Amino acid sequence: MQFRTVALIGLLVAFSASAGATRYFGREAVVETEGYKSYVGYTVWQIVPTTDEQVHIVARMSEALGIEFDFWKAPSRVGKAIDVMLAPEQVRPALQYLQGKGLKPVNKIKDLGKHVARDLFAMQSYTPFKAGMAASDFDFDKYHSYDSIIAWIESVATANPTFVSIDTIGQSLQNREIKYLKIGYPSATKAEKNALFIDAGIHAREWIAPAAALYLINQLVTNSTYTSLLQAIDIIVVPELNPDGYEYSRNSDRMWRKSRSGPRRGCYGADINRNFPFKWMVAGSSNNPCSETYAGPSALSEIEGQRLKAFLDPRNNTIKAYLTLHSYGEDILYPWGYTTGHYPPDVNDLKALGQEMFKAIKAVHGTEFEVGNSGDALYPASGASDDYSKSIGIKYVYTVELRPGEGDNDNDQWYGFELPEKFIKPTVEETLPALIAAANRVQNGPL
Ligand code: 0X9
Ligand code: ZN
Repeated sequence: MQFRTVALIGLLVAFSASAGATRYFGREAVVETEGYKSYVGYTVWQIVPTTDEQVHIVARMSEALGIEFDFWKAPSRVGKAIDVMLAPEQVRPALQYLQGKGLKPVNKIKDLGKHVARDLFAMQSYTPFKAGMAASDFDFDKYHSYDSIIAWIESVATANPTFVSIDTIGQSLQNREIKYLKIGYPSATKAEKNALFIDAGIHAREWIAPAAALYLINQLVTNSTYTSLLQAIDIIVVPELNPDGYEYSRNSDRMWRKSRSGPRRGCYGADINRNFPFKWMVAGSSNNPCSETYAGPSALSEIEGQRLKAFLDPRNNTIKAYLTLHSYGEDILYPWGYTTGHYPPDVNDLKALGQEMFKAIKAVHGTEFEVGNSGDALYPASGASDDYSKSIGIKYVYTVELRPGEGDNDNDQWYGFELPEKFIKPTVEETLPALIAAANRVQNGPL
């Protein structure tokens, strides 16, 4: 459903989010624009299943009702919260189905439109980073546009030529460069160094993930405590792997998750994290182009995934760790994720580094992530970049699901993907030492 909604021009006026209000901006400062989905009247509901049967009831909901629901958190296991977003017209059938089966969904977001309007306001009231500005002028407390992110990483590379280089893994479907920074001093022998590879943004709406990647980059280039680390290894960061989806989530549909390919059967995009050519379409994937977990018409149909594969494959001997940043849930997940109860032979090494990352995160603000196997701890989902990376021989592989978790939102406010900007700082601060723990492991082994 597309709404006509508001975009700001000129001087900004106060944002009004009082209960029940539908007027988000002062009239004198707004114009109406087409094509921005307002999400007014959308709600998000949470179910914490207490039995396996309840997990299955929710998992069958889309099929039972013939509606493609957007699960913000898909059904997982007993005790793990399931979050589902409902369009206004979906509320009645969904609640009838769930309540009819004895479940008690809790309404966590009463009007998603207010959060989306807050994002729109924040986006239009910040100063984007532009070429020519000093790298130190970047505001880490904001969610930045693709252009702003690229301009900043370019300025970081220009300002630090001795140990930072910028390049591209290729273009997205809509011809945006998927750029990366390689941070590390050249080795005396000029041989390829061992590396930690990090990407963010595979899922467009998970805005906190690129923010964490940018914070890491800044720490690495401004904090001299990392010099010896960067002499030993390279850290390669792709801060925005799905730029088309990201820009679409900023400018048209805040809850966009997928790529922007298509249309296929009238719907756009495929889930890049279901599209990799390892156990493609085995689990947790949809063959419906209108589903949020659509795995694509064939393995590796999505250009962004092709680019990532083409970068990783020839470097699988030197890239010793692959971290992919997502949100939300506060999890550190290791392979295999395509099924339950299947682990790589070196799973104890994966658990050990996972525990180190857990401790590193907890030490900062007390946040306790869950360390576990993706299939067991979250849900089986195949064709994801983590399993693919492990399948080509990269040793330490993790999907890191950043904030929020189930318990640490403030004042009973619950946000999901709508993590307000004031949470960027604590989130990226606590993520940093986990990423550094992985880098230290690449430096010191066991490999
Ligand atoms: O479902 C996903 O792709 C990831 N969660 S998210 O909420 N960010 O969408 C988890 C992927 C975990 N890895 C595998 N299952 N292989
Ligand atoms: Zn994700």
